[in-house]
Amino acid sequence: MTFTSTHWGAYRPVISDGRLAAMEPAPWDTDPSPIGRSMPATNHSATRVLRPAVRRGFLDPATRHSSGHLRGREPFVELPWDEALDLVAAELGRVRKTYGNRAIFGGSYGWSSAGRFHHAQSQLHRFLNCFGGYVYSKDSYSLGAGRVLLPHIVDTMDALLQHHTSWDVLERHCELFVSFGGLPSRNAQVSPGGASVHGVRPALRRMASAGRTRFVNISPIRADMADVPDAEWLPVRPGTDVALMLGLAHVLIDENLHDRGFLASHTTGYERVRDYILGGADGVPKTPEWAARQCGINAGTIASLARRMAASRTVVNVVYALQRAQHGEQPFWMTVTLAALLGQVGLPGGGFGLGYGCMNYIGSGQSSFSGARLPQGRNAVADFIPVARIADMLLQPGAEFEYNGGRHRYPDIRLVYWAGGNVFHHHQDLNRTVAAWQRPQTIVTHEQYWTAQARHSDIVLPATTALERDDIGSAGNERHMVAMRAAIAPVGASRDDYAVFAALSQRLGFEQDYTEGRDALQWLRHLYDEARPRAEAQGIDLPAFDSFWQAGHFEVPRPSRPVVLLERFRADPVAHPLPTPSGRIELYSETIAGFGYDDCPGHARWFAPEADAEHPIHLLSSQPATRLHSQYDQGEVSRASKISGREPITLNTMDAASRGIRVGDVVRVFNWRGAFLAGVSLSDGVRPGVAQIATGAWYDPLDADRPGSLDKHGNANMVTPDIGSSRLAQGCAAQSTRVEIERWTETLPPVTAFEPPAFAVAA
Ligand SMILES: Nc1nc2c(c(=O)[nH]1)N[C@H]1C(S)=C(S)[C@@H](COP(=O)(O)OP(=O)(O)OC[C@H]3O[C@@H](n4cnc5c(=O)[nH]c(N)nc54)[C@H](O)[C@@H]3O)O[C@H]1N2
Ligand SMILES: Nc1nc2c(c(=O)[nH]1)N[C@H]1C(S)=C(S)[C@@H](COP(=O)(O)OP(=O)(O)OC[C@H]3O[C@@H](n4cnc5c(=O)[nH]c(N)nc54)[C@H](O)[C@@H]3O)O[C@H]1N2
Ligand SMILES: [Mo]
Repeated sequence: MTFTSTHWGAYRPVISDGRLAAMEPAPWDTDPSPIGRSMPATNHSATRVLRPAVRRGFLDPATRHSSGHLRGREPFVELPWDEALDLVAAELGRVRKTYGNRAIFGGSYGWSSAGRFHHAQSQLHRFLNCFGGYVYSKDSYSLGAGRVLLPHIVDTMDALLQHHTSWDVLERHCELFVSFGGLPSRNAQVSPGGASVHGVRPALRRMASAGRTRFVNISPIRADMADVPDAEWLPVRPGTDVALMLGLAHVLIDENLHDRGFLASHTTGYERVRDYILGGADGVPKTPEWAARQCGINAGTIASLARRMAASRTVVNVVYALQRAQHGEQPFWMTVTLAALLGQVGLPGGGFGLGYGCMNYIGSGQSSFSGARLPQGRNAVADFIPVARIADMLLQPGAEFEYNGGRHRYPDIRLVYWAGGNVFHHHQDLNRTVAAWQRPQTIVTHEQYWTAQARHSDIVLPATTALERDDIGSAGNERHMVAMRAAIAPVGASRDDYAVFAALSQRLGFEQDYTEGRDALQWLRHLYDEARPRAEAQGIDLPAFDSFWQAGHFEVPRPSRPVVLLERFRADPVAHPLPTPSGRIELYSETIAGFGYDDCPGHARWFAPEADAEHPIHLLSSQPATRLHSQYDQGEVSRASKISGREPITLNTMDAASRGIRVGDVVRVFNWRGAFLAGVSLSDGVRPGVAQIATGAWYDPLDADRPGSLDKHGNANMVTPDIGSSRLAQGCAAQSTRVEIERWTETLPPVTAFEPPAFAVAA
């Protein structure tokens, strides 16, 4: 049987007349995602990139490298593949010869598709490594602050996420689940590489009906725990969770409810943190009353929650969103600190969670074994950026930046190569991004669809979708590996990213290095065979490739032991130390303190969010329920959610009333960075002074010729700040956004984001 895997689940494609007619959820998935419904019509729609296309001004050698300011504004000229490939190869060769490999940016952040061989970013990295290297990017938009901080204080984020205590253990042992940011199960639709059995919502529903576990949703948004109907809701002010956690910690210490034994044997730096919490260090005791003034939650509620946490088997969970903010390191560090005070780390149903609810795989209880992966080779270029500093890099070549204890300089980029991501989705402050994007001489993008990323490129090469090529779907901590057999022929003249890079490597003289003489199917067999010993090391017996391919999927057996995070470390911290300098949980880190950062000192600390009286609404730009980021925004599931064609924004009823805004209105959301239109939804389940919109509405400027123009469709990154979380991690800080909102009274401009760009014939 033929299956395919997407990040949001496994499906059986139904084909009719050579076209994708439907996506039937895989039979093993008891809670499938609706996002698959968007795929059939979209796969064959007018938003597909059908043929190689070059921006008109770029085609003309006279204006080729002097017309970057026209990106996104000029028509494209379609070219035969050979001519387009010749042009890309020539540009790569020219830039390497003139400026060296350090002038090529190949970071190419993005989620791409689920298949592991045709993973566009991995293919690009392998290709550029064979070409002599490229400037790369570190960390992720998802977890910028977390990925840099956690290795200093506990372990790498990957190691921790792969071993989160499983939901079935929580079901049996957890009495109190306190979650900062809730458990929005819409986000657990996905896993990078392909969710298979969607387990989070069923687990939450079982726990809710069993009644053993109490849930506390600490979030500005009540619906963040919609699957637990009687969850307690503490509508915290956004960006102030650390104050609330400090208030809880103060009660634990003050009332002697903290676990001194655990703190002494398993942590380091407790005395300094205690001093800070009690006020010895700065004269400000972090009492519940103090916390209440910052976070908007009543002091009595904070004190009683602390006592309940100490008296119960308690998990303290935090979602990723809290660290995608200015000082985003602090909520993660303080979560670990709070869990250490409670002393339940390593116990079944206790300790901390750093992302329950964010992805399906977290807490799945499956082994972290990941199947096929494409070797990317060695990068000869050492220059890098923290991933979310891309606009800084393009705008300020040569400028110095700090990162994780080091000082570095931004390289001078002449050529940008992207495959499998969308900068105009993921990056903050799009008006600034548009300006930065004009700087390079050449921008090449492989895309399936005419996204803003494609529209703002010089050369666009059409990529196949996963349904049009053979691949292997496999994600760590997921139950199924999927044999993704091609279901339909490539749409238009699209080609696999692999085929494109193979053709380029042939032109550039390193075809053998890149392809190793294999075609795609030979690669699949090779990567699968390479994965078999890795699987065996974890007690997983992978069948021979042919039987896997024939069967269509392989069910990864569940480990026999239940998974409990940091169980061995708890049992014996001397025999099983953590990979931190002290081998323990570092409540105070000498290393970080030694960096001397005032915005990220040696222990978890409170930083008040910046005030902005003119823009009193805190805007949360969260993950969409109806799509993956910007992927399939043009599909029916996403479109059905729009209001007058715009992305819905949810406001508190009173905030709307005081502004004369009614449900269904279109509003202008703005600050000094930019503005966008959105369709209004109202709720009492949103804290006053807060608004929430999903990310991923395709960027759709009202007038591309006017800098600072309005986005007509609802792209939140028009207004988000392009700043690093701190000098430590430089992570994405999108959640630190303040706006004002007013009714849109002018004529509604049509949404044009899903129409293909203008095409011209070559002069
Ligand atoms: N304001 C705000 N901004 C945010 C966030 C936020 O919370 N708030 N969240 C951030 C986070 S956590 C993330 S992870 C990022 C996500 O940002 P991205 O990962 O860049 O977003 P996607 O929309 O998934 O972009 C993937 C692109 O790859 C294309 N693609 C898919 N498969 C293939 C393929 O096989 N080949 C090629 N060539 N292309 C392919 C798709 O068509 C799509 O355009 O956004 C970040 N941005
Ligand atoms: N359907 C779907 N699922 C996805 C994705 C998708 O695009 N679509 N993207 C995936 C990716 S790449 C990632 S990284 C994860 C991200 O997972 P998260 O980062 O956890 O996702 P968000 O939706 O941004 O945030 C979750 C909730 O945090 C709350 N929140 C925001 N700021 C604060 C705050 O200051 N305090 C408190 N207490 N709560 C706050 C918001 O109300 C929001 O609903 O999601 C993944 N899951
Ligand atoms: Mo992410």
